[in-house]
Amino acid sequence: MMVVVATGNSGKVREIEEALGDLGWTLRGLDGLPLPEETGSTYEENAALKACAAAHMLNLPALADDSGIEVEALGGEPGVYSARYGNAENDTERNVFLLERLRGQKNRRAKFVSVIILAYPDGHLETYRGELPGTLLEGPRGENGFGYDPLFVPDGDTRTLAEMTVAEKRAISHRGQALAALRAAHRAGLPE
Ligand code: ITT
Repeated sequence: MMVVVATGNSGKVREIEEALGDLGWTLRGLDGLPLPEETGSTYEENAALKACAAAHMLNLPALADDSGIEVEALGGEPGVYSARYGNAENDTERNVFLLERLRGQKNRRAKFVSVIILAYPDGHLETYRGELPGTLLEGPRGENGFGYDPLFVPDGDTRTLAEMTVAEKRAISHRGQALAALRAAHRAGLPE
């Protein structure tokens, strides 16, 4: 089946393509079509907004991810607002902003959350979710990944997500978990 990957974030595209490569789906992008404004207050609402808009515009099943990082010492901020945090222009500036907010803070606990929704043109929705707990460093480490990856060390590891390959990140990450659940639901009949 042809499925639209409804995101403007190239880091997400890489992770989604890598995870779903063996499903036999043809994945395509938005070809410049705009995504709606994220007016929801939950990951589920925003993922549904993006996936439904793309499914409707292109008359194809469409998959969207809404995700964020929730920082314990900041009462769960920035959460669903992670992409716009601090009105920063890019990932590097956003990381600097977050580090400033946490300066002198001993509690560095945080978790990533990802909600993936596959929407069909008839309005049917499938929802998958994953979470990854860890701690935030006081400076960035690593060149891979995107977003807050260079600051985040997942529980059970000593590397940041930006020091991992796409496959290593997928094996543990919030998005990897959501995509694994989607894969499991659609893998019937395919070899392990
Ligand atoms: P689309 O809406 O076009 O998919 P976006 O980047 O705007 O792209 P979100 O609204 O879901 O997506 O924002 C998620 C933000 O949370 C993202 O921009 C990163 O700053 C952060 N984030 C989410 N998952 C992440 C991950 O795996 N690693 C690092 N940062 C992540």
